Amino acid sequence: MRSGFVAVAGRPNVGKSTLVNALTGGKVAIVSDKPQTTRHRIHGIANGDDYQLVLADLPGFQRPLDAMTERMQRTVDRSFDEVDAVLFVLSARERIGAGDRFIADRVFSRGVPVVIALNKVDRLKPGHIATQMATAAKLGEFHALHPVSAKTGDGVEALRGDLASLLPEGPAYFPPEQRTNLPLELQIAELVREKALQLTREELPHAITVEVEELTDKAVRATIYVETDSQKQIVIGRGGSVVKEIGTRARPEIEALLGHPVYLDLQVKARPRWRRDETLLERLGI
Ligand SMILES: Nc1nc2c(ncn2[C@@H]2O[C@H](COP(=O)(O)OP(=O)(O)OP(=O)(O)O)[C@@H](O)[C@H]2O)c(=O)[nH]1
Ligand SMILES: [Mg+2]
Repeated sequence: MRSGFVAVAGRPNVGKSTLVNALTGGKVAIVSDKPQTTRHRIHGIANGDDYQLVLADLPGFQRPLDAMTERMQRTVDRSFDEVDAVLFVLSARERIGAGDRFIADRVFSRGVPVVIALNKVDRLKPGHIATQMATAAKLGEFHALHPVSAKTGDGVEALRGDLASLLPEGPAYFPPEQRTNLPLELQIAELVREKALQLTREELPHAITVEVEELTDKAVRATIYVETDSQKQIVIGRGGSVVKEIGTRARPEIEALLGHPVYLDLQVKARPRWRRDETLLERLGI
């Protein structure tokens, strides 16, 4: 039996969470087309016949702007201690450049094997993929380089096998039915936030956080926090249409997670400067 931890590094929006979901075969992390979607370290657990691979999905590397992004970057920095390997994710759809090299400087100096996943190769021309692979290969002394599509699943099995082979011998750390380390309340809050991200644009997604206040057999009560009253009006929508749509999209996934029907009650509140409020950030687990 092999078991161990692999940290997932990369710029925001390159598809780290989508790839973690693909590798674990379930939805452990929410995904969106907005950068800075992931705010926590989320363990996604992939079990094989003779291995348990624990992936630590992380926020993208970023320059901190406020207390929240500072805490997120601290989570990233801390997460490279005591891992057995690093999975460095790049997007084949973007220029591999300074941002990736900045991360490369940090991941290749840890003394653990680095596996590069060149993600989003779906619908790209082979010549373009080859050029991007050649550029990626110059980032550092990698153990393996895998072109993959987290979206279609192309190359994901080979990548999983390669990561598993890097794990040391050891016992399973989690029971086989467990997919993630996030508490249930946080998983639910994240699902609500994912739907809110789908329905908002520009600066608003960054101003949203969700807290589950009550979770019983029958009901989930959660608050969507934004920073200003005008943001609150947008998230509520005309006649409550937007918040209603968030609920409509989130409820089936929450029910699937809990395994039974629930009543979902969503409130929207303005809480000025919550991203700088250390007490609230602590409570949100960020
Ligand atoms: N075409 C394509 N799109 C992808 C692929 N993987 C992810 N995406 C899209 O890329 C966007 C970002 O995906 P995420 O998984 O949220 O990216 P992330 O790196 O976790 O982003 P942060 O958490 O913000 O750092 C989403 O719109 C995904 O649907 C892929 O293999 N192909
Ligand atoms: Mg993410």
